[in-house]
Amino acid sequence: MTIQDELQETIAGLIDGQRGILAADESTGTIAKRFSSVGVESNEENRRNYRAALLSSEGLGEFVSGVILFEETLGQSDPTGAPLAQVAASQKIIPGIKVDKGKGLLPGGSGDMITYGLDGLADRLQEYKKQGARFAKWREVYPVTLHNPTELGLHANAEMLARYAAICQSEGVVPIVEPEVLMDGAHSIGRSAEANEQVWHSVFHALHKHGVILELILLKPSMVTPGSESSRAEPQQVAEYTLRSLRRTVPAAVPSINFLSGGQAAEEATANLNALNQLSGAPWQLSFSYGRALQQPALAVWRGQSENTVAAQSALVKRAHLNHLAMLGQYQENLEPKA
Ligand code: 5MM
Repeated sequence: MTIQDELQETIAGLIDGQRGILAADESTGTIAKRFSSVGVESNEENRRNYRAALLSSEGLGEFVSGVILFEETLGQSDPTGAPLAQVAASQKIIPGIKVDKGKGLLPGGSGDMITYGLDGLADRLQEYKKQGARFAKWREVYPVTLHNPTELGLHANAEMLARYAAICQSEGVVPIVEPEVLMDGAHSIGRSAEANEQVWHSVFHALHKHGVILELILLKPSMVTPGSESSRAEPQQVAEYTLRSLRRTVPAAVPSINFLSGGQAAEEATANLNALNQLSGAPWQLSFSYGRALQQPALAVWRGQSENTVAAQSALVKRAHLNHLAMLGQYQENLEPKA
């Protein structure tokens, strides 16, 4: 099989018009915050038990085609000794891996950020493939202020995403390209649209320069929403702004756009995805790659107690099902579980 065939096979397994991606790739610091919100200590055993429970949720594979894992999880096994990547694969969920090494301030970037981790990436990808990973994910993070993102930040972050994507494709690993424009702040939805358009435009320019094959990537962007300190926008408005900005900047060759949830409530992320899919005519599949918006209800039920595992798994599958319906534009608020 050629590398191109290998990439195509992974893309075909991830994109079927019905399913999305579960982001379970929280780094050690982030999962500690998530656990502490429900009173659970973040140690290796708890992280393994939690993620093993997520991946073995009965029926999850009907609504989820891929899972993004953190490096630690890729090396872990469930209590029966089955590697967690295999647990996912046995439900027809393709294992993927977060390969960036976190972020910091971009020197000279006036508050812009930059992500680390390109050194040795090709070697790491070869190891991850041996452990079962078929796709990868890299996130660049863009704060929005009156001055950010700057020209320097746009350029530097786009170069990182493009170099990462080119390395992944040369190793036969499908890259998810994740430029996250943060919701933090009091900016308007119009300002969010402007920032996202600048980001997407610069990212696709860099992907083109680096020879990345657009048919063999997935884009994981933010939705265009007002800042979290502004008043909320209705799903219809989010969908209109998001689609308009995507159409202006994202080539139709990209097969799927899998949104991040970025701090939206679970119901909100589902309603917004539904509105996006109800506005017909997009050239890309519009799907999800949610972390918090899929996991939060399950985590709140689990609370580190093994007797809550089955209920937590049901909460996860319920959210995944509702987001599957949102992909079809068939979600309705009255399908939400009663409080
Ligand atoms: C933006 O975060 C990604 C999507 O999750 P949400 O739907 O919750 O926004 C997520 O995949 C993120 O990249 C990982 O959790 C890793 O984050 P950290 O901050 O730990 O690198």
